[in-house]
Amino acid sequence: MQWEIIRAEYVASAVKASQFPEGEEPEVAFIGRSNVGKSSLINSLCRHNGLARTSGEPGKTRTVNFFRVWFKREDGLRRSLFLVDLPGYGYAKRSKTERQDLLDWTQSYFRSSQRLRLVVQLLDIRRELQPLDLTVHRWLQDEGLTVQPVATKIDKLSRSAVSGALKALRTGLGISAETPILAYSSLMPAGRQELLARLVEAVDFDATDNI
Ligand SMILES: Nc1nc2c(ncn2[C@@H]2O[C@H](COP(=O)(O)OP(=O)(O)OP(=O)(O)O)[C@@H](O)[C@H]2O)c(=O)[nH]1
Ligand SMILES: [Mg+2]
Repeated sequence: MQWEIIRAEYVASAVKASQFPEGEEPEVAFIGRSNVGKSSLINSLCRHNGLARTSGEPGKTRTVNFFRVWFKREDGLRRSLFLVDLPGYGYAKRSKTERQDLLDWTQSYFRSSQRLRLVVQLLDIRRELQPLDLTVHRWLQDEGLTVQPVATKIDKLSRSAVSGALKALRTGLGISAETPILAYSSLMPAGRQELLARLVEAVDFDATDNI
């Protein structure tokens, strides 16, 4: 049965674990290079412009931001989860210390979150896989987390270029055809239903009763 998002609200921004919001809801986090489109994707997924702050300048998101999102199934069943917008990695204009601090903090978020069910790793469809993307991908897997790669900004390329780029990203990440990389555009929009279905599958709403 189909699920749809019916409401989304900003809950909290955290710079330390004690500021994480309370709640039993499962959590889905979004990670990727600065400017890859994490905050825009959250807004388009929730159909709520301005929910997460976006910017043409990289390095906009500096805190771990929590959004509570309510889902409704065709038969009326409701469930909620947290979407978590993280600071981007790899922004060269930050000082080395600030980059390291953000990285340490992001790593400590991944290690301390008990509710995390899925990490969506965003990759820019126009760019070759960067060494840092691969490092982050492997680190998350080594931590035992489930990672779903999503290629963003597909509106910038032709259809055939998109499928070639998806193949190259899959090869670069070393993943099999059974784990498809989802293709997304916050502008078109495209890929929204597929990503929603992936989230619902990962959080397993049937096993929770949080409303
Ligand atoms: N063409 C196109 N542009 C996009 C898309 N998604 C985001 N953008 C643009 O990319 C820029 C960065 O978007 P953000 O959503 O702020 O990126 P972010 O990953 O949250 O960036 P940081 O918070 O700095 O890490 C903005 O100018 C967006 O308008 C997309 O699907 N297509
Ligand atoms: Mg952002």
